[in-house]
Order: sequence, then C-alpha cells, then structure tokens
Amino acid sequence: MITGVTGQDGSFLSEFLLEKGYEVHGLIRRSSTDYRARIAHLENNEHFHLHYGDLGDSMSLMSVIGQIRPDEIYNLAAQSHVQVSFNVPEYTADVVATGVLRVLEAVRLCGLADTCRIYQASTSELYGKVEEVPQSENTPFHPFSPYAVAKQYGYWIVKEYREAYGMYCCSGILFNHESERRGETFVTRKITLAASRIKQGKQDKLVLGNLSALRDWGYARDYVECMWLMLQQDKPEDFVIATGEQHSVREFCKLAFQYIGIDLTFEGTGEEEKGIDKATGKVLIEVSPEFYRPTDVVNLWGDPSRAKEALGWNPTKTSFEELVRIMVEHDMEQVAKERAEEYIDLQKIESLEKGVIR
Ligand code: NAP
Ligand code: F7E
Repeated sequence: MITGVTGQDGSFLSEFLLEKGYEVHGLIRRSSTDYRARIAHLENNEHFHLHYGDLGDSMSLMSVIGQIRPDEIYNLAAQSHVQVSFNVPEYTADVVATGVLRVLEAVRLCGLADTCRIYQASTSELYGKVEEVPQSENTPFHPFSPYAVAKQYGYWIVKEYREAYGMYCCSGILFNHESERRGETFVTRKITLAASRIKQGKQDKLVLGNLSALRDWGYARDYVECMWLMLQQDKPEDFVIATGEQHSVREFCKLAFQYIGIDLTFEGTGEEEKGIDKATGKVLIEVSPEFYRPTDVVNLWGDPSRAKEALGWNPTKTSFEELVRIMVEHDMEQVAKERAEEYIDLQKIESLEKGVIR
C-alpha cells in the first residue's frame, strides 16, 4: 500500500513494485480536477488498485488498511512544500505529523503489528539549520520550518512504535530527489520548465529566491529502490539516502540553461544578482525576496555511506549532470506540445508558491 501514490515518488514506486510482481494499492484523495497524471499509465494494470482515503481521516485509513491487510506500507503522503508549510502550518502538522501516527495506529488496531512493514518518508529538512556538514544518521536535528518540525514528529513516532510494539517501521531520511515528474513549484522543475519556455519564446525571464542555497540532489527513480530495500532487511533501521554531492541553485540554473544552448553568467549579489545570457546580454534570471523563506535551509549535503554498505545501494547511479539533462529534455518536449490555453505561465506558478491565487 502506498499513501501519496499520485505524487512524484508514489508514481515511481508504483512502477518499481509492479515490476517486482507486487499487488499495489494506492490511497487517493477526492479532487474536483484531474490530478492523476503521474499514474494514468498504470490505471489499467490489473495489479494496481486505488482507494479513497486521507491522512487526516483515521476512519478511512482503518477501513482501507483493514480491507487490504498490506504486507508493506510506504507512507509517502504529505503536504510536502516547505514554503507552503509557512502558509498552512496547522494543516501541515495534521497531515505530516499526526498523519504518521494515524497510519501506525491503524496498522496496530487492525492486528497487523507483527506482519506489516512500514516505510516512513522522512527528510533531510530535519537537519535544517545544520549542525554538521555533511549530514549522517548521527547528525543532530535542527528542523527549520513548520514542515520540518512536523516531519520530526513523524520520525520520532515511528521510532516509538518500533521500540514500544516491536513493529517493523523505519524512516528514510531522504535528501532532495527530483525528476521530470517533480512538482512545478520546487526549484529544480521551476528552473527546467522556465529554461525550456525561455528557449521557445514562451517566457521572458525566471524569478527565483536564494540562489546560494545548497542541496544534495538525486534522481527520484533511483531513490524509490532504497525505500523498498529498507523494508527487506532483517531488522528495521533508519537510513540517510543521498548522493554525497552538493550543488547550489545557481549551479543548477547554469547547467539547465547550458543544456538548452544558453551560456549564463551571474553578476551582482543578493537581491541585485542577475543571470545574464553571455551571447545576447539579456537578463534571464532575477532574484525576488518574495521567494525567500522566513527560515531557509541552506547547506544540505548527505553522507550515504551506511546505505551503500548495508543496503548495497548505489547513490550515484544517475549523476547530477544526467538528472538535469533528463529534466531539461523532458521539459523541452513538454513545452513544445503546450498549446496557448494549456500554458501554465510563470506568474501562476509563482503566485501558487507564494500562497496567493491571482
Ligand atoms: P509530492 O509529489 O508532493 O506528493 C505528495 C503526495 O501526498 C501526493 O500524492 C498527495 O496527493 C499526497 N497527499 C497530500 N496530502 C494528503 C492527505 N491529507 N491524505 C492523503 N494523501 C495526501 O511529494 P514527493 O516529492 O513525491 O515526496 C514523497 C514524500 O517524501 C513526502 O512525504 C515528502 O514530504 C517526502 N520527501 C520528499 C523529498 C523530495 O525531495 N521529493 C525529500 C524528502 C522527503 P494529491 O495528489 O492528492 O495532492
Ligand atoms: O527548495 C531555494 C529554496 O522548494 C530548494 C521537498 O521535496 O526537499 C524539498 O524541499 C532550495 C531552498 O525544495 C527558489 O529557498 C531559491 O533553499 O526545491 P525546494 P526544499 O525546500 O529543499 C526536501 C528534502 C523535502 O523534504 C521537501 O518535501 O531552493 N529556492 N529560489 C527556491 N525554492 C523554490 N521552491 N522556488 C524558488 O523560486
């Protein structure tokens, strides 16, 4: 069973488990619009089943878990946008923190504590205002957003159920992982979509926040394998899942634009910094404090040594350069197909990020 099956990771994990011969059950929410694009290609598969439920609704979780009686649960559902968690902190806490408790308790109350293994989607955001670089399983947490504080509850309640009831439940402390299916308001996808639209004359410039933020970016398709590996061990343990490489938002921009044939140079600092097309002198990237966060996590860099050793996982199967290339190639094609009326312009994406619908 996968909660968050319609999300980036849920869709890749579904494909991965179906290929392994699993019967996959996904939890979906009712919506007035079509939000199942990422799993549309799986919906005719007879081994893929969808159930209505919500992490905010214990009864629906009890009902679905009691009916399916899953061997493995991957709890991926979350309000996963850090900036948005400042706009909807209470909702974020309910889904991201209490939601984890609801899943664990539903498993226990359905009598599955001894048979059902649970993976919890934890996050490098727990390290937040980092106390050590790079970060490993032993680095102290210092969550730095409502999202991260909620995820910290999830991390500890999983540990508590493991210790109190002997349940096989564990947290993957995953660093940022991206893909061509990444939500459009996360910085990497915002950049690859904008670069593609600028190249095709559908957008003039890209406005970002902190260009100096550093992240350890991996490829989501590679990371779902680790989630599965964590549930196949003799005993449940928490792992850092990362590439061990760090890059800035600025470097991501440079590489994405390079792949579409634009050589960028950056001039100025802070809010005055600009990304300029070397060939034409045109300003293509600007900075706006509207995308700054009340507290921003600026130095994430994971140490995946334990996952490599204990799980036999290869963190750099897809390199950073390859990841950016995959995303840019996908978005160049997607943007080329967009008709004017389908075109989600930059202003709309930006206003969504700021929590304002214009
Ligand atoms: P995502 O694309 O934002 O997907 C989130 C999923 O959660 C969607 O399927 C969404 O459903 C579902 N969801 C949200 N609220 C829900 C609720 N109340 N009840 C049931 N489902 C709900 O996230 P992702 O990037 O795939 O990430 C998967 C998980 O890993 C999340 O828990 C995230 O916090 C965590 N994580 C992600 C990263 C990363 O870099 N991607 C790193 C560390 C941890 P709708 O489609 O209906 O909105
Ligand atoms: O920001 C900076 C921003 O929103 C990355 C989630 O999957 O990974 C994700 O959270 C960095 C931040 O991801 C813009 O300030 C600059 O420092 O892509 P992001 P995130 O906040 O790291 C973690 C591991 C999760 O667990 C989360 O669920 O980029 N940044 N300019 C910007 N970020 C955005 N979104 N938009 C900008 O314009």
